[in-house]
Amino acid sequence: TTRVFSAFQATGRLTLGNYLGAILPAVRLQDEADCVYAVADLHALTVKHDPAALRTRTREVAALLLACGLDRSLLYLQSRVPAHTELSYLLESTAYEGEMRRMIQFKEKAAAQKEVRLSLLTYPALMAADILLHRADLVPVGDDQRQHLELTRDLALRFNHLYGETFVVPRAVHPRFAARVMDLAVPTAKMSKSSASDAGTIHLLDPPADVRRKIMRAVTDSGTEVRHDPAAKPGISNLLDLLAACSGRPAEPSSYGSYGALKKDVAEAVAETLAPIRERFGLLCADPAELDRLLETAATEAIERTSGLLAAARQAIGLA
Ligand code: AQP
Repeated sequence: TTRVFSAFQATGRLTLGNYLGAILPAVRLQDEADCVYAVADLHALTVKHDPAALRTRTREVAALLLACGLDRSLLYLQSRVPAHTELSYLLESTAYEGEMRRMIQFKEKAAAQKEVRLSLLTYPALMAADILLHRADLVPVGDDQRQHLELTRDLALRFNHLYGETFVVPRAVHPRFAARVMDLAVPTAKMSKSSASDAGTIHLLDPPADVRRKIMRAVTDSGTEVRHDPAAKPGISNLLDLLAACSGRPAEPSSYGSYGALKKDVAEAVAETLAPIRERFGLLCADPAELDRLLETAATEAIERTSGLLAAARQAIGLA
């Protein structure tokens, strides 16, 4: 059977970008593959954080992933499975400093901070460990993770070449529509959990009125023609992509006589997509003890499932 793995950082509130780029494809893969998903709380330590907020956020992300439909997979908290950090060190010892520094996400995030944590630089090694630990064949991720996935493949191939066949070399799967959801207020930047402004970001738990307002106020260009052209019309193209992703079929730009009409349809489609998620999230929050139990069992299972691969990697690299 095909194995699937993906993880979601607990750095903030999950966005529509996270949902359409990775969560929805991950939900769909559950029908055809053996799926494992994690809340990446260790990855959330790569930037300035508040311990209490991280703890709350981690549980919220877990509940939200379940509410989105990731309830037929193994879903656990990354930090509860020490094999992630152990394998990460073996991969740091396989990777080169230069290739880590070349990562676009590192360059962008580092440029925006005065003090850059070392873990931000080594983040791709931990991400590679997450994936390789589960012998994943497929990794559903948004377009922004393309470069990290390439690095994961390079590290797996290098390790296998140097120390013998140990890892499965994984492949990224990107969604057909909306692999890169753009910020509604700045359509040339990707929508992001940690974006400074709220106006351009739709969070999965935003009340419907906020969702509609943000979409109706989305920045477009000065023309009037509705057409898919990301270079010339980034705002309109983003809205067309959102419509296609939420409705599951290509949008028809020519059927819109104005930007307003398009925005209205997008607002409806997004609100309809998010409504059942909000509802299920509410139900899950009503029983926090059940969530704890579920995560506890999942961590134990994840430890069992990954111990063989970790032992093989330790053996291959020469540890006693
Ligand atoms: N705008 C986006 N469009 C499509 N997919 C996206 N993803 C993120 N933003 C978009 C995908 O969501 C998954 C989880 O992302 P992550 O938690 O690993 O963090 P990220 O890629 O760094 O995304 P964010 O939201 O911008 O988080 P922060 O602000 O913490 O860096 C990934 O598969 C990602 O591709």
